Amino acid sequence: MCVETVFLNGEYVKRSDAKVDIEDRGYQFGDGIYEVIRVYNGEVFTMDEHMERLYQSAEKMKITIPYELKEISSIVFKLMKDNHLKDGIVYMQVSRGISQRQHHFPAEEVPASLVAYTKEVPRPEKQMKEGVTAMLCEDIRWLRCDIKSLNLLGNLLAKEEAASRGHFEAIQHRGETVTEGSSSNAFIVKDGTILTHPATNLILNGITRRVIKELADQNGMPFVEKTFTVDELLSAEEIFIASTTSEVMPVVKVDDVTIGQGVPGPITSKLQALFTGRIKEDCKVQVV
Ligand code: DCS
Repeated sequence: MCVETVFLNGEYVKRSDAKVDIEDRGYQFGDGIYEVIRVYNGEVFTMDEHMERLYQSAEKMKITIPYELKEISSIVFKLMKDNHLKDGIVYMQVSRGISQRQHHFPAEEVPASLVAYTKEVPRPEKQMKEGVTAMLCEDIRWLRCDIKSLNLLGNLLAKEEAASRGHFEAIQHRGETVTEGSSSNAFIVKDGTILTHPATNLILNGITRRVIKELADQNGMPFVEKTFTVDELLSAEEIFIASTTSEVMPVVKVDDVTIGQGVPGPITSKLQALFTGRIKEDCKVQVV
């Protein structure tokens, strides 16, 4: 049987031996941050961007990551190698560490806890080809959605409601303004232009979102970071969501409203092809 290796506070251990202290602030308060990094063909995709965001989230939360960037990179590579990861993710989280339960930060120097592990995840090819459905819901999250915090309760409630109704994603809105999905960024195509919420405190500035913007700019596809309303979403020519694991995912129906022709639209399909091209380039995937 394959024994999976995980990283826990300075040590590589078997998954079954990785035990977290009950007074870890990540466990008690969700007081920490995380990243989900995609691996294709045994190569890490957009590693630098994920690492940069990890350190930025830490800074915003006043957490000191007790490792240098190159140490974290070598942890990622060692886990991938030991676990023979070909297509999947590396999950990494940093919590404020272990201290007696109290809301304010520990007064004494407590080292942050770092946990990392790998998981095989295939590309969601069927869904990317056919599109998925979504539901709308009010965005009830806090006002620092730019931090990739472990505390995901608002996101979880939204996703659970979507899943229980058979939808792939919940697209959230604050009043009339669409913000983002529960675990993805949201985009519409209106008059041939791709629109997405600006990277403010109200959304997570997704790495996939950034790659999509770059690809659109490089290929002369109009792309604007501008808010759009629920009505604009429902009357959009195309809708797609994007994340590390969902890539460019067409949304063909929102609640009971069919979007466009009810199939992935041409701009979404073009972005998907460009995104796949980028993966092949960066991760040396064989072109078939
Ligand atoms: N918005 C939210 C709320 C997210 O949780 C995510 C990704 C994104 C946007 C898209 O960001 P990336 O393009 O950087 O992935 N959430 C990760 C997660 O929790 N699982 O997979 C991706």
